[in-house]
Amino acid sequence: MQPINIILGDIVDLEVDAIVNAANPSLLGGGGVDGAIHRAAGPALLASCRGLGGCKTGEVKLTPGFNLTANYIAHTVGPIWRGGHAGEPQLLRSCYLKCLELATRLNLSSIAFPAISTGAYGYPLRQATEIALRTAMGYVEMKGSPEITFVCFDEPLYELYLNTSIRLKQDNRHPDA
Ligand code: AR6
Repeated sequence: MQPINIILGDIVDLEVDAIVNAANPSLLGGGGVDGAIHRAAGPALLASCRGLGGCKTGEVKLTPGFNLTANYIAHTVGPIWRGGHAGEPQLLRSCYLKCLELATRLNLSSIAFPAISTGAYGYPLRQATEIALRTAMGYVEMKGSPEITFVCFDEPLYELYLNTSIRLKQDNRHPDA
């Protein structure tokens, strides 16, 4: 079974088969991780995104990585946090799951995720982290791959990912606790 890695860093620097972009439905760029990915991949990325016809929340669209080390970029659109009763958890889970399913279909061995929806889209960090890790752990347990890396952009997020991962592993070992 492939490991799940948690690292502190910038997703554009990762040497993996695919990185995931936390995009918006236009797929035409923005701030945060989306802006960083477009800057690092170069202008050919925007040209390629123009031909994709946008992307719905919870879905994924694929482009090449252009100037990135990663071969592919999986552009997904996370939910905007509206209080938690507008299907946000299901939509966020769907982002992670559809990216992982795409990786399996393309036979990719590694994929890296940012913390989708937790910046401009305002998803509460603890809840988003739990969804990201639970979805990834469940998928790898079922399929055995790909190798998943969660890229945390700052120290508090990194610690939250590490602590949540330890807690979820303990819960799995003691399901009745
Ligand atoms: N590497 C890894 N993580 C990063 C990086 C980076 N280079 N830069 C930021 N983050 P956000 P969202 C983290 O706002 O909430 C855009 O304008 C950041 O610290 O990028 O899904 C899009 O076009 C945070 O933890 O994405 C959309 O309009 C996480 O990435 C909107 O923002 C996500 O923050 C999407 O909002």
